[in-house]
Amino acid sequence: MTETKIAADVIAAENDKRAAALKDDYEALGNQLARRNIDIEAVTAKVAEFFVAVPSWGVGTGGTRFARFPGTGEPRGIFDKLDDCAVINQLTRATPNVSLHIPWDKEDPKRLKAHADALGLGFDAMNSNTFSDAPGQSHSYKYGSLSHTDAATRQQAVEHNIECIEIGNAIGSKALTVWVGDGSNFPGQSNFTRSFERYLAAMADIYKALPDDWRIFSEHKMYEPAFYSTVVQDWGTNYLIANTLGEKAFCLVDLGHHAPNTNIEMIVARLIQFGKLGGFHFNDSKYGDDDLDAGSIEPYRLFLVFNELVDAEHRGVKGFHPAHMIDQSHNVTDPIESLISSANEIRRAYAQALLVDRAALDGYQQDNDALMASDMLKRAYRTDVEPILAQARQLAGGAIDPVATYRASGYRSHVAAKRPASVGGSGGIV
Ligand SMILES: [Mn+2]
Repeated sequence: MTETKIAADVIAAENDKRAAALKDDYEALGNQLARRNIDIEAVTAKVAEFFVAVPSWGVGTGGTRFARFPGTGEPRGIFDKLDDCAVINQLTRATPNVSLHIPWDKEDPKRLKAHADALGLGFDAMNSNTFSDAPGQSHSYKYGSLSHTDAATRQQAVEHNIECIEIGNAIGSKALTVWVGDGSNFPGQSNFTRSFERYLAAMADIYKALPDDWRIFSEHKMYEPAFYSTVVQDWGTNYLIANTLGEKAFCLVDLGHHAPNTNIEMIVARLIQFGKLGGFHFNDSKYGDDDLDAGSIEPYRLFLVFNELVDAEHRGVKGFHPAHMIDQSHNVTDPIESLISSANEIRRAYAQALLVDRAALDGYQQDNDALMASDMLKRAYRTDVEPILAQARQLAGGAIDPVATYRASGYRSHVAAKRPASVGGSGGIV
């Protein structure tokens, strides 16, 4: 029996208030889609099976390099974090898995697994951390980790990643995400070639420790914390890594880790074409790696990314199963509300992409009818799919309006009474 964090009668009472309107809206949308030869039930069923993992670090309040302003009732550790993740899943029914970060979430794997099992949660990719120093570690990562000039520092970073695999293996994870902050702040500070050679050799050592049914995701990022050069700076370098390491190695695309105006959906298409798309860190950005809520700044771009994913699904691309994860920093909102909203925005982009008439689009592309091809995408994007999202949540036992239901439940003030206010702490942005 799954332990629930929000009382079932609260969800039922909130859903009762909205059920009649949802029925009307769902019927109206169903009629509209039927005229376009789309079966709304088939779309709803697909949406209900689309899941995105929540990052453990996302349920704490984030921060910037200037300051962090803690929220009330913040999780005190990984067990509180899992409780908060369970709330998000209970209301959205879209986030059954949590992505852990080691060492921040380091605990006895048996206790982690038991706590998650009780809440009906599983674990997505593990995340290692060699971009900051853990208390008591022998060698500092100030000048890099997997690409460090010092062999002992590299070895320490390799061993940390292997430990992440071991913890992940004990709790049912099947992937490791590696993001390093390695890079340089001054031209000449590091040798581009030598540092990438050292990185590749260290990653090969980690790769050797991967169980057969695991995948390793390398995550690129253009800049920050290094401000002149980054060892794994773009998707080209990322592709070289995945290709060099082997068939269990894939590229992870964090939507905020590109130069402004980069055509991310095209990168996604290329990685799919060459079998190296591992997964996503969903978020949104305006200027850099802002880690804003998914769909909050450029929802059309999110849709265009999903258009590529649905296209691949539609074509039946072999071995296509990207990991969907959220990676955000919530500085001014209740993190639970942001993650609920983001999971919905990600599902919204997926639902809209499912509405694209792919045969018609193909025809317009073939005929070089640019205007109508573009209109095929816009027609799908303009469709208000909220009734589909709400119906999928309701049928799975979630909330028709998850944020309103969360607020009605009083969960935050309830946990605030048990969780003392925290001070300071890192933003946990990766
Ligand atoms: Mn990320």
